[in-house]
Amino acid sequence: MGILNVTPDSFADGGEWFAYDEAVAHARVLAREGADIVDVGGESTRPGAAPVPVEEELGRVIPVIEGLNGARISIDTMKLAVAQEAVDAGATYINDVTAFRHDPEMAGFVADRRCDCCLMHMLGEPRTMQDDPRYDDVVAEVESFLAERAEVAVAAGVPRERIALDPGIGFGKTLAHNLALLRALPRLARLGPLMLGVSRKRFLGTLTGEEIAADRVAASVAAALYCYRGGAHLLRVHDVRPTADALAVERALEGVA
Ligand code: HH2
Repeated sequence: MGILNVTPDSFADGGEWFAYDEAVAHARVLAREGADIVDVGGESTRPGAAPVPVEEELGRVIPVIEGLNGARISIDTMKLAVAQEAVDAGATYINDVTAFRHDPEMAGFVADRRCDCCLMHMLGEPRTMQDDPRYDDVVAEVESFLAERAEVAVAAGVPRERIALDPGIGFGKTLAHNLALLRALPRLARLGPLMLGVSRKRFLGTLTGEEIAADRVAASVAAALYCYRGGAHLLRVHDVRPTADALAVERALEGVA
């Protein structure tokens, strides 16, 4: 899954693809480089980010989705109104970082429109989530949250095979929490298909000393490979080509490609 942030303020690429032409061109590059799905987002969820009004979010993402006919599109939103218009415009995948908690009717909508979806764990909300997050047992708590949210989706009529689960790396988590979750991927994968978003994230900067998000490509690829080996089904990445190249080598060495 290639990331297309149509925002002025995303942590890794804010403003880069904010203009319509650049956004559409970048999405085509992501698809050409090997992304099966392009994840279009119009609201940053980086730590400290402020919510974006629905009309503003619609104005950012809908023209871009309409301009991408042909590509498989995911909409990264927590708002039902945005998901509805995005699906009308051609999106078939709903990536909701609140796991249908922000807009509970999202579950029925995803079922009715036969979309695929990703349900992610987040502690708190983006504005405050990195203010001293605490867990007794981060792996057990994220695991039971994801299991519960999957049941909510299934109860609303979403077929289980259409649901990916995501531990939400960096969403209300310290470095130790992120590492514990990544080490526990084989355990979490027993819940169902996993999506992982580690690309260019802060914890990689902490581990490597790379302060600038765009300088975290090598670290991101290393983390993506670790996720793949841990059982991740979908990798949400900014740098499709380096990730696809690394996966091609990994799979050849494993004898699966
Ligand atoms: N991370 C971000 C946004 N959406 N969705 C899922 N399922 N998993 C993630 O880990 C995830 C996500 C944050 O990354 P990015 O889109 O690059 O930045 P921003 O939220 O600042 O736009």
